[in-house]
Amino acid sequence: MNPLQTVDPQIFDALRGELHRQQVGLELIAAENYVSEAVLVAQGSVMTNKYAEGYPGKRYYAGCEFVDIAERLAIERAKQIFGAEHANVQPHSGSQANMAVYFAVLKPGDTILALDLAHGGHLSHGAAKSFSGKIFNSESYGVDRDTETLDMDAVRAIARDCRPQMIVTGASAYSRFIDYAAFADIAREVGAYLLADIAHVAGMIAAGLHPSPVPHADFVTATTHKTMRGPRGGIILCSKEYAAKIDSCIFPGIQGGPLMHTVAGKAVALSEALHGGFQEYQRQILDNCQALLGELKRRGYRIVTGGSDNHLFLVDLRDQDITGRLACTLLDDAGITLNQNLIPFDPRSARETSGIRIGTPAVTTRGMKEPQMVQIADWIDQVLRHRDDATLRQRIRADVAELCDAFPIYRNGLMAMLFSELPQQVGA
Ligand code: DSN
Repeated sequence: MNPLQTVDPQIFDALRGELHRQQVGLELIAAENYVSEAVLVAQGSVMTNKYAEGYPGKRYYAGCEFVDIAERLAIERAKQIFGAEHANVQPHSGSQANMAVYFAVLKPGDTILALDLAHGGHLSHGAAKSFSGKIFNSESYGVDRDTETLDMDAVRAIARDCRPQMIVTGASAYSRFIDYAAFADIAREVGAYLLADIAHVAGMIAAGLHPSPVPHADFVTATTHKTMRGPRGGIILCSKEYAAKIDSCIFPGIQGGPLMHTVAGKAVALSEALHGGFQEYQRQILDNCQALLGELKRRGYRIVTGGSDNHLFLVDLRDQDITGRLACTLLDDAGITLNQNLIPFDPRSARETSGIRIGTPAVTTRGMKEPQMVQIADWIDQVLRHRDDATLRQRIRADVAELCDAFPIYRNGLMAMLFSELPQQVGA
């Protein structure tokens, strides 16, 4: 019997349930993905036992020779992939990566200028309820009402007006390329630092399919679990000039011991990004995104900005007279998981929303391509058109599970070894 099953059958059952949920459902949450079995092995490893406060070769604990190997590899691979002079791979999350950057060069009360949360920004970019909005003075820029894209002249005007110490570029729900050079120019003009948060688009930047902010920004932060397809966590990239400040802001500034099993998992994911098919994977994410949004458009759905340059897009559901919240619930009932999302200038509240956000990184990891995207668009359309038809949703849920059965999330033995009863249940 699996030791987990013996020691804690409730958690074992929850894990098994989650694995089953992931296998039989379609994951369209733009921020999620499936790590490889190699990453799972590294993360579920004995490195979780090790304290390693400090940095490789400069630890406050003995016995760090093997975790040092993992962290050095993660650092070198991150630097190589993104062309950065310095990388810190210890942040527990993207928010903590951003926090360390702010603390490295700002003081409480300084002004941060970032994309409005309601226009696709992120909590850690100065939202009132986040540490970033409580400690710092927060100003925001939005997207243009007509194009729904960033208007760099408007950003410049706001920056001239509020004279921020830090400009943040990056988003959680923005589907277009970002002009990092223009942001850098504005930051230079007003004497601000520039932070580029590439949490969502890091994988495409790593593959050379999205412009890189590294030559332009003072600091670049990313998460490792979205399009980078690694374990949950953050990284910070910067020039040598800021290396010592950033490192001391992560430890001992805001974190204690790094999660060395996660650092090892990051190293593995970064290796996967350097080798074997990563660029093709990222290209297919983009192709799948175009196929899915193209088919929804053809069926009459309005896509915010009219399209996408990356892995995600927002659907404006106002013409369908359904809230994002209800759409999300109905689709989940049909085995299709995504999130409700505000659209720019949304007349509804964040609790209801007029939009949904759709992303293709996870379905692409499963090996799905354009024909499957067209099929998924058809299911989404049917669920939203026939919102009172619970029988239809159950039929689609079975069809979704059948499709997912042909695209398993884990192909070889690890899952079967851990969950010996699962194979019969997957797809059932
Ligand atoms: N919560 C993530 C997302 O869904 O985009 C961002 O941190």
